[in-house]
Amino acid sequence: MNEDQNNSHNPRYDEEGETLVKEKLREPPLYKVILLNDDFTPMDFVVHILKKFFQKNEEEAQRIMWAVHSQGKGIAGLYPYDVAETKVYQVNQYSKQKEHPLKIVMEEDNAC
Ligand code: TYC
Repeated sequence: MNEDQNNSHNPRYDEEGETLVKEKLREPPLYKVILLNDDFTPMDFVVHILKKFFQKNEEEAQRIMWAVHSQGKGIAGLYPYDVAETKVYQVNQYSKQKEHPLKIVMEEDNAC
């Protein structure tokens, strides 16, 4: 039996050390989609973005926009990798098209 097979924290094999009996299933990691503050993007546009791309209602969108405005950054949403990547791409494209310098990035959520 090798090191991997003998790992009692992750018991992947039965007594014969051959058959896979238990694979620890993990949820896929989530990614924070983060809005960054700047001095030029209009507040109304940021609220619009939060409603259009992140399904926030007016009240929640206003709250997030003000948090980003006063603290420098804030979380627009938490998504699996592909969804987060698409949101970042779409918002950056849309902001460019509307000629606003709004920046949005993603980072892995290390909470769990
Ligand atoms: N700071 C901007 C202003 O005063 C508003 C703003 C809020 C811009 C949030 C970007 O992610 C942002 N017009």
